[in-house]
Amino acid sequence: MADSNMADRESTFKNALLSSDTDAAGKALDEYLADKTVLEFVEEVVVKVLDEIGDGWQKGEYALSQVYMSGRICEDLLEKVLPDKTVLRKDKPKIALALLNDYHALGKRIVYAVLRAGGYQLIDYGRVESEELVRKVKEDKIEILLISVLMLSSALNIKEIVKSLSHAENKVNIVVGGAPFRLDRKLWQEVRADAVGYTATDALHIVRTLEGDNSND
Ligand code: B12
Repeated sequence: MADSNMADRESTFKNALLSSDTDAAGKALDEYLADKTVLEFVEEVVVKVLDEIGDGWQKGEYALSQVYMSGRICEDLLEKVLPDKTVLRKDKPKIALALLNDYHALGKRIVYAVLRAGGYQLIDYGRVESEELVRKVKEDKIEILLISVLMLSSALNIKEIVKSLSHAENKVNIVVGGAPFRLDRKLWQEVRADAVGYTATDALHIVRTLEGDNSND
């Protein structure tokens, strides 16, 4: 796709979100899917456009209601097209995914769909607070824990979770992702996570690598 054409499609999609025009946003998605995949749409358009809308809100250019509606429209559109192939799923290693503290659910949903499409059975803890998360991970003897956050304050809580889980019976590999980690590339080390991913595809690659490591135990 030519660069100018791509930029046109992006701005059509962004304008549709900002004016809460679900039909126009759906049409832009359909046009995009004529020559690209759903994941390409997520990484090249959704994440970028929502980042811009978030920045615009911070600068006072857009209302919070526009941020809210943009997120909702993207969630609804992606719900219909995200992959969820019915395949025989592996339930080893034991994997769980959680959204920590905040209410930004879209990134977690995408990671969930991509891992399932990649053949993994995983537990979705939904939105949880730190204490509840630590308790569940210990009870379920989780080996790979994926944590999604969008607020910096939530990201900083991960350090305590890592500390608490270092006393678990089995080694828990903690993989983190979400906007604060995309913005500060050293933050994952500060919170002492084992790995960081910047896209949902990264999540799949990291789980595959960790699975290889675990099977050598
Ligand atoms: C939409 C949105 C909302 C919607 C959320 C709707 C919903 N159901 O999700 C609503 C309106 C509710 C909202 C509310 C708020 N928001 Co808001 N929001 C956003 C926005 C614009 C987009 C988020 C999004 O969906 N992006 C698209 C998804 C697909 O991207 P993603 O989550 O990053 O996920 C991708 C990758 O990161 C990765 N990934 C995600 N998780 C994981 C996990 C693992 C393990 C891996 C490997 C990968 C991975 O895969 C995904 C696909 O590629 C962001 C802007 C931004 N820069 O992110 C602000 C933003 C996150 N919000 C912000 C703020 C401040 C708020 C509010 C406090 C505003 C207020 N005053 O009320 C509230 C807080 C609510 C709360 N307590 O959670 C700030 C956070 C700033 C900070 N330093 O913490 C941001 C950054 C905006 C800004 N520029 O200031 N928000």
